[in-house]
Amino acid sequence: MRLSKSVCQYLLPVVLVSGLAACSQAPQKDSEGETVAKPKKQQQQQQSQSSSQGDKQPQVVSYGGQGVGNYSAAGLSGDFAGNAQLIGFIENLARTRGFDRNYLYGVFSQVRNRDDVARLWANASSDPGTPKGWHAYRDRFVNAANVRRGVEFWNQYAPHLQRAQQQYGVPAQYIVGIMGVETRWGRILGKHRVIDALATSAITNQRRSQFFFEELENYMLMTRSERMDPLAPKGSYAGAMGYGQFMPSSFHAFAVDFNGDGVRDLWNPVDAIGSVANYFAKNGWQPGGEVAVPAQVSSDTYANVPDGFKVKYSMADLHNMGVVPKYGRGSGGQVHLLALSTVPGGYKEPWVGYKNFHVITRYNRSNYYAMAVHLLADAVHNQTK
Ligand SMILES: [Ca+2]
Repeated sequence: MRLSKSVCQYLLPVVLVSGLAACSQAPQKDSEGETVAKPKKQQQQQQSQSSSQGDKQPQVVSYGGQGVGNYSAAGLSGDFAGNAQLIGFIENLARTRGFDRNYLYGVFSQVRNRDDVARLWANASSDPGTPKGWHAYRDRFVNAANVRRGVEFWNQYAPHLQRAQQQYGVPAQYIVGIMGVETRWGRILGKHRVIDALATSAITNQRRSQFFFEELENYMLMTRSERMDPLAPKGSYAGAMGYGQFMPSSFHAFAVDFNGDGVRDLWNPVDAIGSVANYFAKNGWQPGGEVAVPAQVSSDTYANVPDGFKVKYSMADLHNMGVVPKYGRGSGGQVHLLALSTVPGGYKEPWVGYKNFHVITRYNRSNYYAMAVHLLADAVHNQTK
């Protein structure tokens, strides 16, 4: 996930929409011409990186349980020396959360003001998006190389994926699909120190300052509880972390210790598997439920009515529009009509999306995103049967 909902909500006014649990992606226009939320500049980074990284192997990093580091200073020095906002944040953290004040000053005296992070946000905010249509988006994620990598990940972590599926009711392929779209299964975990990204965002981006200071507080709480050196972890420019790109607030809401070593480490693939499953479960995943099914249409009405995860119809509504799922039993509840523009202004691919499709959009509020996760999950699953 990516930025969490709240992040996305902050972004909305900016450019648009989405939010996530983890916000790994940069603002980008989605099919409807609506910008996909989350801090999504990273998406573009990921896409360009993915094509250039070839068969780069997943990163193996571990931050949890290593100790919080020996830092101490009497006051704030470094890039943010004298910054009243940061000093106020530190004093508040010491007063309300029981941190040692000198430890915090020691840590934050080494935090860097990252021009590149500020620049990425600036670009993300001003980029109107360059929607190329659903097929172009889909093909960046759902392709032979990614299916192969997804199968490798599945085979390597099969027992853990099966355990997560049993415990949370979320099919293994969707856990695999999320991690593929987010980080190519650990190949693209982000190059920014998380604390630098969050502090720079909080201090230099006044519109989202409160959000990022809250994330920074959540991050410090995470490093303390999981015994991590706060200056060590790396993530996206938005501060999204690990295989599933959780923001710190999502860590607190959804992360689990799934390998039983006593710490919740989002960079550990097994902990991340359990945490992504828990995220879906807590957001209402329906065990055994469909995600999305291609639709048979008898007229073009579907292409001219509101669609997407924000709009709900009954199956009867869809029938009246000449839209019928090609397989499956449909749903007694409300569903989503998806009309994905294959190319800008071109044919719209009709789908029926169910409750679980909507659950995937809780991770990243984008129809394209959720459908890419669904198709990548399905493609990997078909190769592991
Ligand atoms: Ca663990």
